[in-house]
Amino acid sequence: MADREVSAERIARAVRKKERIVVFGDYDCDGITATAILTGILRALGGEVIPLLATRTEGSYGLSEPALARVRALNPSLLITCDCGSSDHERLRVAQASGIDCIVIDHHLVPAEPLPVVAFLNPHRPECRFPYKGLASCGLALSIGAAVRKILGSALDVRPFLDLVAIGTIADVAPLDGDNRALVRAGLTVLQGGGRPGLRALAGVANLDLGNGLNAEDVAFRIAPRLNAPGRLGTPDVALELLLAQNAISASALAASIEQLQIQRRAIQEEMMSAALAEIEDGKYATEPGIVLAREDWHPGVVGIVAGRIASRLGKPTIVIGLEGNSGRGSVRGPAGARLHDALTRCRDVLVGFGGHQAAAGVEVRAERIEALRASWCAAWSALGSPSSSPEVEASVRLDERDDPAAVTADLERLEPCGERNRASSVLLSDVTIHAARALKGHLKLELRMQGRELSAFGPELGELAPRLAGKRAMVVGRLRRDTWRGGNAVELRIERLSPCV
Ligand SMILES: [Mn+2]
Repeated sequence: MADREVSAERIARAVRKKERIVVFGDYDCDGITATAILTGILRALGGEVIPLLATRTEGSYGLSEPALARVRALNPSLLITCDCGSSDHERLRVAQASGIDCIVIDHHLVPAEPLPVVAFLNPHRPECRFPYKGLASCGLALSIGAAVRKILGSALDVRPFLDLVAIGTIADVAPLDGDNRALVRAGLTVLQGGGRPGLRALAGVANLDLGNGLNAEDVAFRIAPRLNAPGRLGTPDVALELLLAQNAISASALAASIEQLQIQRRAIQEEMMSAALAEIEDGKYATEPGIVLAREDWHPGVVGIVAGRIASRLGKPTIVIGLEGNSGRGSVRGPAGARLHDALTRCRDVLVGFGGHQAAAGVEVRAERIEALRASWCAAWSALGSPSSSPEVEASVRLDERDDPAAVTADLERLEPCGERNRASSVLLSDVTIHAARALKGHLKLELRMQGRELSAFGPELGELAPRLAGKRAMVVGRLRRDTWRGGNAVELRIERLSPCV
């Protein structure tokens, strides 16, 4: 890996000489876990490390002006940025000029202009010969930590840090193939072992059983959102403190405050979601190919989640903007397959700026240009063609009535961890009897009868179908999962598609 040796040598020297090292990470899960990994490993090796994280309130992500000021106030001789830095030439130049050696660990787009730093770790550098390109920053951080350990001749076991690699990699939606698959698989085992007080406490407040078949989906939907919540609402520091907590007492206090922020984040999100849906439901978007929603005081840390939910619910590319006075910052999300960056390029005249990629992006726009953006956004999608609104649900396994669902689930578990580039398999029951059906808080609960066996099924937000289903036969596509509530061999089918056979 290009610059791996150079960076490890420089860090090892700093550890040996007890230089002050600042590890600076981005505010999302990948940045936080990478920071926790390097801080943890370098401290264990005897280094003097101060971890810092970017905050959204400082304006932009990465090493912004105010962030650099925080770094410089600590007077370090070495700065390591994690999951950011690739586009921070100016601030890195200032840092280097003021006597701080800088090392950038990142996996984002490699800039055309070389970075003014001691070392730049990024597998996407054209000259980097490291064969696997999918590592997230947390994976890179572990690799550097291991290289430093080797130079220092230490016997430190870095495997206990794999839980953090698993979380950062899954949360960053990095591909779960190649090296990442091995890292995440091993990391989930470490996570299940519950050795890290902070994650044990977090699992406690999230009602998550670490030991019982915890998988990548649980990390993506139960753990990562909680670690991201503090950064969305203010500063992410409490999430980092949690990951670095040394004992159960401080960990449980930190986990409790994270849970409060998570509840708060959810409430903000629900409020935004209902305001957004009310605006959509008045009908004006019915015939438009794209959606642009903007409101005063919509929270900048939550607009991305809301845009994502609207885009998938309505199948239309969506921009959700929080206005503050005359300036607006928004998130752009689309249904699967939407080429957001291409569409934004067509809107560039009405935007102050935009960034991101085809699957997720951000925009900056002035309040008086919102209407113009709406027109331009819809025109762009008329020109590009709307992305298909109903992503095909495909079953890769046909479940026979004679199959034992518990045995099939155990077989499918061998394919874990599933996620990006290794999608979990859906199973098809082409003609199954619905023995019982009921609605539960808007969701659908079914008891399916197979030959001599019952299989429970759960259909999120499908509750309204319940009265029409009991006693019928149906085609069901869904995902099998161990039912951790009922334990033992119990499994549950999470319904993705259901159509009654007439
Ligand atoms: Mn990342």
